[in-house]
Amino acid sequence: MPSYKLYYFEARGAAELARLIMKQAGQDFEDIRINGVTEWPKKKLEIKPEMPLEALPVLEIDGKKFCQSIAIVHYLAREFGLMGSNNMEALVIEELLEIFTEITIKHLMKMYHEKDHEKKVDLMKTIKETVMPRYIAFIEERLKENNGGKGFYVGDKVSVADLALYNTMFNLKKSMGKEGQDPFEGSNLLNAFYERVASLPNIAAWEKARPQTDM
Ligand SMILES: N[C@@H](CCC(=O)N[C@@H](CS)C(=O)NCC(=O)O)C(=O)O
Repeated sequence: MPSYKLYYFEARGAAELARLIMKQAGQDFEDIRINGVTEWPKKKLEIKPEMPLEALPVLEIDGKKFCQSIAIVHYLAREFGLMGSNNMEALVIEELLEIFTEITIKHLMKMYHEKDHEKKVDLMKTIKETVMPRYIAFIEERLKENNGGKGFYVGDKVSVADLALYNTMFNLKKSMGKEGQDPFEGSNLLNAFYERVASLPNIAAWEKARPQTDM
């Protein structure tokens, strides 16, 4: 079994899906969290220049470092059997992974980084009323195509698509919940799905144990 070290900042951010995959798989890894203000820019600590492309997340496998969050997620998902059992299941999973990345980069991060409170609340309103309904309709449909939406996205067991939706829902619910907003409030199907993933024993244990961070 290889040894894994995951380097990221003190956040869920672009590393949390990799952490969720390894937690769900029961794979030990070193969860190295670097303070972005006091540690990262200090070249004398030799953290930043040691990382490929001087950015995080980085996954170190048996001493070799790899970058790019999406490549890391796909590698780990294949490694731990979370990428479906055939090419069509992998297509459904990868389609969903891209959707969750799109929601995160184009909308969640934009809203999260907005400093002006009024503008931030306006962006939340747009996410809830304009952006998410279109995505929710699609991701509900895909969920219903397998076991009538009562299980997971493909087959009979959890895949990386399920972990990614859980992660995206967690992030949106947490950051918008501060203003009393929940873009998923009208979707019983997705809220039941969220509880199903959150109560998987390894995921529930991680949600309890992981450091509480803003993002
Ligand atoms: N495409 C890369 C982006 C990596 C990236 O820009 N990471 C940010 C944090 S999410 C970073 O390391 N910022 C600090 C810096 O660039 O010095 C990925 O998905 O891994």
